[in-house]
Amino acid sequence: MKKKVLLMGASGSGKTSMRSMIFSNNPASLTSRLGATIDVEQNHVRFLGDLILNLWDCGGQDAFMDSYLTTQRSTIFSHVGVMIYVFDVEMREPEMSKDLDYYQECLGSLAQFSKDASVFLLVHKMDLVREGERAAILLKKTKELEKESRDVSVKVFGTSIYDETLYKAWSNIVNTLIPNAQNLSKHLRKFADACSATEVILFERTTFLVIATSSNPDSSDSFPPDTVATHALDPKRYERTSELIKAFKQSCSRLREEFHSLEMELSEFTAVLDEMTKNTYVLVVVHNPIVETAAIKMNIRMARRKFEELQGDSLVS
Ligand SMILES: Nc1nc2c(ncn2[C@@H]2O[C@H](COP(=O)(O)OP(=O)(O)OP(=O)(O)O)[C@@H](O)[C@H]2O)c(=O)[nH]1
Ligand SMILES: [Mg+2]
Repeated sequence: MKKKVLLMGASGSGKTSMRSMIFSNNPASLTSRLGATIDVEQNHVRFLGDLILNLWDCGGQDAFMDSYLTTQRSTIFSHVGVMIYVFDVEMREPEMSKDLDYYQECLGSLAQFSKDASVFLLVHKMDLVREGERAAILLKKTKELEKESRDVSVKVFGTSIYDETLYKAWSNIVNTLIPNAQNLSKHLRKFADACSATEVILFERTTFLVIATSSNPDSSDSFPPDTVATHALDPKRYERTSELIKAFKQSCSRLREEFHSLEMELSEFTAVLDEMTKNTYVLVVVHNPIVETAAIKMNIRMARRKFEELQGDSLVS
């Protein structure tokens, strides 16, 4: 099953940088060496085994944009599952107005050729905004962009390649492409109960993006009920884990070691990160001190077959 993902936005806004970090596991420090993308760089990324993300990284220089919107219009905008439009938070007038014109033309083209596509907007390079001002600037930009999008519903994220925000945005984006992700969450909740775990999280193997968690999405704060009082969970824990594990995997590969699994036994909690299926890793966090690490590992081993099946189901349906 193939899903087309359009990555668009002005030249220099950071499209190729984020693609190379998420899908090629390159560190942020190397992105400054990237040259401007010429025309469209297309690549296929295998995600969760059978799902293939067909990424179209569209170079953002004016001449290319003009051509996408005229001669290449039907090629670019047909069969799109998701369009991600990247805005540089530092962009000022008159470039900003021009960029918004291009953005609206892209929306028009999508309406014509892929009317069911979802649209995500990234207000990128947020690291360049002073920390105390980030929330306010993001809110202002979000309102502005929602207004520019008129009746198209969009989801806006503030992102930076230098922190976990990039993982949060991309986990949300790929989640819309995984059919039946809720079913995986339901079974993760059962698995968490079986392990007496505070929380269980499923990550995609190569990107380490979050596929599903055991937290109940209906409880708005997403904390498991009995953990709120005793162990306050960090709201950024998912994307922070993605970021940290990716950095750890990079360190392993620098030492020519392969990353397999991770166990941590701390005074407050035990965490086990291990392969769940061929394409996923699972992180089990247990605060209950009487639960042995070996028991968690055995549970993971015993759940493997079920999750292979579920994942297979969720991709064919
Ligand atoms: N400060 C900061 N710089 C970033 C961030 N993301 C990317 N950059 C830098 O922005 C520059 C341009 O990035 P690219 O990814 O090549 O931009 P692009 O959108 O692919 O540009 P085109 O291919 O010409 O359309 C690089 O020097 C990156 O290091 C970010 O989050 N923060
Ligand atoms: Mg590029």
